[in-house]
Amino acid sequence: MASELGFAAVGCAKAEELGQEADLFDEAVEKGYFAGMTYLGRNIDKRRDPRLLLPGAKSVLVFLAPFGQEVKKDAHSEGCHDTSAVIHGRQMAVNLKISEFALGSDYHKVIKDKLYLIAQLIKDSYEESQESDSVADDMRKEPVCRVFTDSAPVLERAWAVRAGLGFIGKNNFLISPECGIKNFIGVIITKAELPYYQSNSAKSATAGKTGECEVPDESCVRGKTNPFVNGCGNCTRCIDACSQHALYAPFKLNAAKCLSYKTIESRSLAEQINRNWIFGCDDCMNACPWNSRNKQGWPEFSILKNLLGRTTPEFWESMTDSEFTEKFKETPLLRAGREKICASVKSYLCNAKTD
Ligand code: B12
Ligand code: SF4
Ligand code: SF4
Repeated sequence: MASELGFAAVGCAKAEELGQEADLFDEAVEKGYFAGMTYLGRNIDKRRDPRLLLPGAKSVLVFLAPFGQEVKKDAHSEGCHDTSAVIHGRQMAVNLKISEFALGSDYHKVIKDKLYLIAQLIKDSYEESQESDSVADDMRKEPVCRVFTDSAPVLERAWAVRAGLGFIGKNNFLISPECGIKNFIGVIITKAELPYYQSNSAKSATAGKTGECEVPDESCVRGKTNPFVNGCGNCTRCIDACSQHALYAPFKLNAAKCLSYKTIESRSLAEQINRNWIFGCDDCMNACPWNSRNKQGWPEFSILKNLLGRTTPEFWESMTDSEFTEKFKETPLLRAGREKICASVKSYLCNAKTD
């Protein structure tokens, strides 16, 4: 069913307490690398153990939903066009960029709608299997599945690794040796016990040092045969591509410096934006050679050309808040809001170099 619905991959992990994967999370909380996202510091126990989100949970199912619309090119070469603006008194060409994940419909809704269909299927067969059990009636009162995507204290990337879907890259992404890097993650936590992915070498998932694979080619099958083995090798393209030095070490991100945080999550309108990303940032994602394995993204995630085909600074500034909400209510842009997008545009135009 997952495949019929368009998911590029699905895997299953045993619902149990996370170990060292969650330690990186604790480190980020301690060092303050989550910046203003204080909600990340809450519910740490649930983040570590999915059985606290669904009592009696046995399995964590993980799904990959592709959003990349182009295999090698930056979506913006065709999406948001170069426009001109007055910068420091001179008419200049600008290309205000919106992250590829946000060019289409809101992925939370699109993915969850599909996951609910799968959850219903699991629920039906689970209840059928419990029919003869005397505790069946009690169990029926509680949910059999819970569905998540980016919406709850679930370490989705860590679960994707545990479910055998890939490895964590130095840019922090879950990378699938078979389906590349441009994939959203969706999760179903369920009481149903399903066959788990098993590996003995979980420890090497972020090791990186032992890897030989700099770019994926046919000779590189390490990631394929064992997704826990890190597929980065000596490559550092993502770290080199991060103009903000937010990726301060392999597998480590300081969100306070990250343009994705600054343009979407930060509530401050005074963030300094010195690159032309006005919502999210794809530099560390696009730099990765594993893009060559991306699957075609779902049509729901392709660019809403009538809305985002030509976005000048005036386009954002001339709209009222209610017009913005009406236009973008079913897109990820709603999270930042018009005022925040305008602040990012303004900051970029102030910081842009004229030479
Ligand atoms: C908060 C958040 C952010 C924050 C901060 C992210 C961070 N790393 O701190 C900000 C706003 C900056 C952000 C940015 C982006 N995000 Co975000 N974000 C989240 C969110 C809600 C929580 C992530 C989190 O807990 N981070 C804390 C760190 C420590 O955990 P982590 O990154 O999930 O995974 C680490 C550990 O689990 C550990 N780990 C995992 N497995 C293993 C295994 C072993 C053996 C070991 C030792 C360690 C280990 O290593 C990982 C890397 O440090 C998730 C959804 C979710 N609930 O998980 C989406 C999510 C991670 N984001 C996503 C996306 C798409 C993005 C952006 C690309 C959006 C954009 N274009 O602007 C950028 C990418 C930036 C980047 N390089 O990571 C996707 C990633 C999909 C993927 N294939 O990886 C997610 C999963 C949402 C989704 N459902 O699809 N994000
Ligand atoms: S999203 Fe952009 S700013 Fe954030 S870590 Fe990646 S390249 Fe750096
Ligand atoms: S760019 Fe290189 S180092 Fe970064 S995640 Fe991709 S393969 Fe790993």
